[in-house]
Amino acid sequence: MAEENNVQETKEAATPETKEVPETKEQEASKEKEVAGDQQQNQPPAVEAQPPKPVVHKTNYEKDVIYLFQFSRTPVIPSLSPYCLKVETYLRLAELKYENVDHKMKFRSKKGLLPFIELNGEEIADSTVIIKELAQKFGKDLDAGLDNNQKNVSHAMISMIENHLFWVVMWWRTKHPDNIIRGYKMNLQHFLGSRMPNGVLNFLFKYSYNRKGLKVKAHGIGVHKPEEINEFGQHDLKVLSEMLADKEFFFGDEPTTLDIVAFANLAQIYFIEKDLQYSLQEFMQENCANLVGHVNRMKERCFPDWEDICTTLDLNSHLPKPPPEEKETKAKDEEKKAEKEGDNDNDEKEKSEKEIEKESEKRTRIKRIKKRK
Ligand SMILES: N[C@@H](CCC(=O)N[C@@H](CS)C(=O)NCC(=O)O)C(=O)O
Repeated sequence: MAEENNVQETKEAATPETKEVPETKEQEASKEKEVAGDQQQNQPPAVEAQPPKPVVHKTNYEKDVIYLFQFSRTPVIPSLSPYCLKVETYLRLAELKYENVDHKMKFRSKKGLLPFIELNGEEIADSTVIIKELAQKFGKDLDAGLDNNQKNVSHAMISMIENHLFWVVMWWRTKHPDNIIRGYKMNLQHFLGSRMPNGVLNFLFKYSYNRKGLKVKAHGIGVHKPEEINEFGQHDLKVLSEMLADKEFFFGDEPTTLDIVAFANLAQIYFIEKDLQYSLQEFMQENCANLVGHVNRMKERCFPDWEDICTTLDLNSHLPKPPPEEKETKAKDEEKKAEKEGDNDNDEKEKSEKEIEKESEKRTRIKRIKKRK
């Protein structure tokens, strides 16, 4: 289409009405020189080219630090999104320097989703692309030790988890949005970064999950009966369980990308509040003990601060906190600022009191004059 347009433009530019045809090559060359000279004269003085402004949210970024944009924490699991948990797990396993940005759920990537990262002033979206690009840039390919066959198996398994099992879980979430709130003990004001009344947020949250139900149908899985969808999920778990067998991780003693993806998705099923009835969780607990072991191993290895995260809902519990003196100075500065603002308020108050006094004196004087008259 674009090519067609170009052809059209070229044709139009070449029509005899609009283009003067030079007679000889010499004439053509001197004409070109003339035109170039004219153009130079008419051009404004050359301005030094400025580097393009970064189009990122985090403008005061540090070189090579990864800024991760994801969902807010929950008291049960660091992220309700397996894709966000996948990226954060990778960052931790690869020991890369990263910071979560507390965007209060305001931002989405240019593709409209979370997670995304910003690195050296550039956005990278989609968990798979993020991990691939970071692995290349920082030389942290967790699958470097796999042979070709293992890489193919890993690809197939990841596709099963992300394009099938994920939707089984998503179907359950869209059918029971109340269970998400209860099952992950969510405080919606915190989760959505909003001060709106909880009743309103509750309605909005459920509404957004009802809408996601349409996506589940569009994917194809949502057209089946609940018991069929449940069975699909159980089959995926069984395949993963048999593949893992009695190994620590899917391909041996060290975790690879498949372990990350499996953990990020299985954790959503396994950690949900146990008193809530979720048949897939019950199935996992009863029939896939090795997957339970795997989830707990990955949790301990990658999230030693899991309890802390879930208690404080801190997005950056992995980062050192500012030393207490710094905190105190900051608190004192803020106190001083507040006092100053208070002083200013008092000054203003005094000013207006004086004005009122003056005004009333003026009025009494006018009254007296009027009386005398
Ligand atoms: N292919 C994407 C999928 C990411 C995705 O589906 N994210 C969902 C949450 S799990 C999202 O951001 N949905 C939009 C929203 O909830 O506002 C990836 O791997 O990062």
